[in-house]
Amino acid sequence: MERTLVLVKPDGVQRGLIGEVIARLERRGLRLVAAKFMQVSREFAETHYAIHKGKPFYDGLISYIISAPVMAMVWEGPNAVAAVRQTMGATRPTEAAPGSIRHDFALEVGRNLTHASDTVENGEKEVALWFKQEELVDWKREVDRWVFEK
Ligand code: D4T
Repeated sequence: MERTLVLVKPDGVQRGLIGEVIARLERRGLRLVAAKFMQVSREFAETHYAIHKGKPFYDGLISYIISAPVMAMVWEGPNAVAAVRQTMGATRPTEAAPGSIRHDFALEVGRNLTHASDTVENGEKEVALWFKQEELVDWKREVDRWVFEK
């Protein structure tokens, strides 16, 4: 089963949108695997966003992600990475599809509310970076067979 890391970033937390994000992922049919509310350290933020080091928006991105607590979660399901990216919408809110979270609640790329892993490989890496193995809950729902084909 594919897994992906989801963050409700500081703006989403401050704006009271944690529940909105969770509700949309639950309604989509995805299964929650892990969640923790936490303050990210600068060092940890630099590890998570290492790929963006040197880019013009890097410093702003680091100060944004450490500016207040985040809600970190792992969600799973068939095609979870693509499904969650679609539910979030394009990185730039003005390019996000109508009905997506970023379309419905955001205006600027530097305040785009959420993070979601962009590939299956990065999903695995990010889940391992943010969560210990014992924090990942292996469970089944009664409704799974009505949402997951296999
Ligand atoms: P995250 O990683 O936050 O889910 O965003 P995306 O996967 O959708 O987009 P990304 O990796 O290209 O960008 C990471 C992060 O940097 C911010 N950003 C990005 C920014 O502030 N200005 C920019 O020009 C870009 C491209 C937003 C998301």
